[in-house]
Amino acid sequence: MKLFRTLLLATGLAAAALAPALIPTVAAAQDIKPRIIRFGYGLSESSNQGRAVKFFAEEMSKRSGGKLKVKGFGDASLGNDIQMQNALIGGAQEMMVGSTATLVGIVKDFGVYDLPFLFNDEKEADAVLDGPFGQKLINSLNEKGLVGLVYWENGFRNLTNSKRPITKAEDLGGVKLRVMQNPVYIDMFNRFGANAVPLAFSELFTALETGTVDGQENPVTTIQSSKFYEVQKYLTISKHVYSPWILLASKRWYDGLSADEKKIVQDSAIASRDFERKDSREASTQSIAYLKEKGMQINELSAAELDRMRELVKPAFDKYAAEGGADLLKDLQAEITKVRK
Ligand code: KDG
Repeated sequence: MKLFRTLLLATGLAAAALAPALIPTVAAAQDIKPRIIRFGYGLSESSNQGRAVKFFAEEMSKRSGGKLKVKGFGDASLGNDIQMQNALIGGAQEMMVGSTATLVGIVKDFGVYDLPFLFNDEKEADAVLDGPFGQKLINSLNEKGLVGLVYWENGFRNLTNSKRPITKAEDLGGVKLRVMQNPVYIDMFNRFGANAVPLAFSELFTALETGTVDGQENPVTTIQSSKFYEVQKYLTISKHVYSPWILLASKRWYDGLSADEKKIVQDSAIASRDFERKDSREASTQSIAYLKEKGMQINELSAAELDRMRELVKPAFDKYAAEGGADLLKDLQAEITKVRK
């Protein structure tokens, strides 16, 4: 029976590559059990994050002959990033996507991605994240009960606020700025003179609407999909940090999968990564025009001001290095230098 399944599998796989219609036959020959997979995420279903979760679900269904059913739960309906990470560790939820910045409470090293002005463009970020450096950090999650699969793109972060246009760092003076629950962000914006307020993403819109905070920073795609233009007047293009998302699975759940099922999860994750990055970058090119149309007053920080801000936050790198991140930071900067060559 085993030899027959292997032969069927081998011929089926070859055939399926030629004729995807044969995938159900291949799936039939594989060791796949019917499973419902609860996949939580923080942004809306219509966001770039929601579209990529839908794509991932379709890939999982297609590759498993419909047996692996992914149910997406958006708008933090299963909890905020940190709550979902703990649900995965406890085995109460199977999968999620969220920010690497909120993982620092579990693996401190992920904070290295949050240092400002690290990457010049998405190409550099892809090369480092998909390379040995990115994989090393992903592997460090296993002992914590999480399986890191791939990095999706949240994107370059920009500033919004309701008080004034930000044309220089000093304009952030006294601005109550919401940041992710992450020491690197708190340190960075306090250095710019803002009053950094760490808060979960799921509480952000209300905090902006009620004036609990004056501003926040996120990629333009999130400012659009989360309708921040309804509660924020000014948008400043600063691209101050490249923010990754990470696709996670519960190790308790993942370890219970067959080799065939694990391969389907891995292959679907890689396909979803390529889809998500392409989709996010296309969406990002349209967001600024959309936000202008919605009445936001938009300015871009000058190259001279960005250089000044880089100088202002240099001590943040020293602090990160002094707090145990020196080797990791050196490795990351070496990877970036390699990519730039
Ligand atoms: O749950 C939403 C988060 O994954 C992500 O978008 C986080 O960028 C983020 C923020 O500002 O909290």
